[in-house]
Amino acid sequence: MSIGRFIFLLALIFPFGMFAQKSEPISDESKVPAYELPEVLKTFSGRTVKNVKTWEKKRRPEILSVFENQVYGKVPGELKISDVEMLEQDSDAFGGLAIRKQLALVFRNNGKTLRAEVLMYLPKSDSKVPVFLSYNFLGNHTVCDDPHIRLTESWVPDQPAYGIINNQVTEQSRGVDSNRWPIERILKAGYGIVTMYYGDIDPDKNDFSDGIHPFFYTGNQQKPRLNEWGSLSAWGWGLSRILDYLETDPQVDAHRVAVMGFSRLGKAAVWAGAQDVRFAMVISNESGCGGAALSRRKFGETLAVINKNFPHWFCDNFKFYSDMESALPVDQHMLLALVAPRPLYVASAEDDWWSDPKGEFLAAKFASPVYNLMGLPGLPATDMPAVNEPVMGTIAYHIRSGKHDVTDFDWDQYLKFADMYLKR
Ligand code: GTR
Repeated sequence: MSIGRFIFLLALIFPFGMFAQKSEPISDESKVPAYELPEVLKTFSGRTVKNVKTWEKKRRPEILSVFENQVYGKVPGELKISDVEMLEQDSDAFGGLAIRKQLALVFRNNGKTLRAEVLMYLPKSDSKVPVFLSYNFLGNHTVCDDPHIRLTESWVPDQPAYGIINNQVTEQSRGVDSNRWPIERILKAGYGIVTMYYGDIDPDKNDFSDGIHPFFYTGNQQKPRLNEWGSLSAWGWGLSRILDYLETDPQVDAHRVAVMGFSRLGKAAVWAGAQDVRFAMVISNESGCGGAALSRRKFGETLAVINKNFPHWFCDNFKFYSDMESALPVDQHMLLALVAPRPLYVASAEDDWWSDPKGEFLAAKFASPVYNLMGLPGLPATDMPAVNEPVMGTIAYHIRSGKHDVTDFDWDQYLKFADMYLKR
């Protein structure tokens, strides 16, 4: 019997959380429970992985399968982009520095149509450019105050302070997130930036009648099955579809795409990067629980808390593990290991205890044996580095001062890391 099936049967026999020990979120390191991490280089049947071939053929697929069936949920089928609609182009954006493109990826199935809008700025160049691909939280028009960016017509969570009311954006929200998007610097460093509002793929609410999920329903299915995709998996799927488009864009080098994400969008970016090996680099900016942080530490946000507050993010099977972390055959270091041999950056912030910086560091550290097996340095640190002192091997890590955010310091490191691996 497969592990997934065994756990599923267990969940049927014992109701969710029967053994659960309910507790307050831990913010004190001395209260972290004793735990044992599954070894990344030992198969579920107990065999030690001694070479890259066994990793590729056996261990990687079995780990990926647990994340698919027990954590994020499987994408139930294939759906290609039906059409690309070029909405707007300007070869003189950013005072002549860049090309701006806005286009819609159109998906059709089950009598439905979904349009997801991409905004890109590319530095002017005679050759194809490397890019950072990252979702935004509130609409493409919030990443920069460029008045030519189309206002999203999608459902957006209300933010009265930004004039986002009744789930519709207004001019008032233009550029409100620009601090997290130093576009001019990125362009000047020779990289393009590609973004989409994540809600274009699936609005972030516990509702499976909207977004991309219904495009895959069969018969009178109303929601994904127990092991089928939640919203994070849908967002991850969307990142891969943007990459499908980038492969056709004559100005982008699709072999040099860094997928990056902050917070919940960091979880989606890591999941996308773990599955889709076409992404050349993966950057987790404070992705926390269900992203780069180890679940078994139960520090900050826990599985019980995330499943309760965001029941739509993961697959339904994942709810079984609320306060049952040790029953999970994987932990998040194994998700990070799926990125190997590609460069991976894990970033934390000192005041962001909710995302468990130490748990993020340890996950990066315990993903390293897979890189080492491949003859690569992995994370060149055994202890957590000091605040604002990044370490960079094939895995990089930093904890910077400050709160949960994306700052210039973070981008300084990502650009440096990209220069190490994505520059020609
Ligand atoms: C929090 C959530 C985190 C993180 C964050 C965000 O409320 O607990 O897991 O995803 O939201 O995305 O901003």
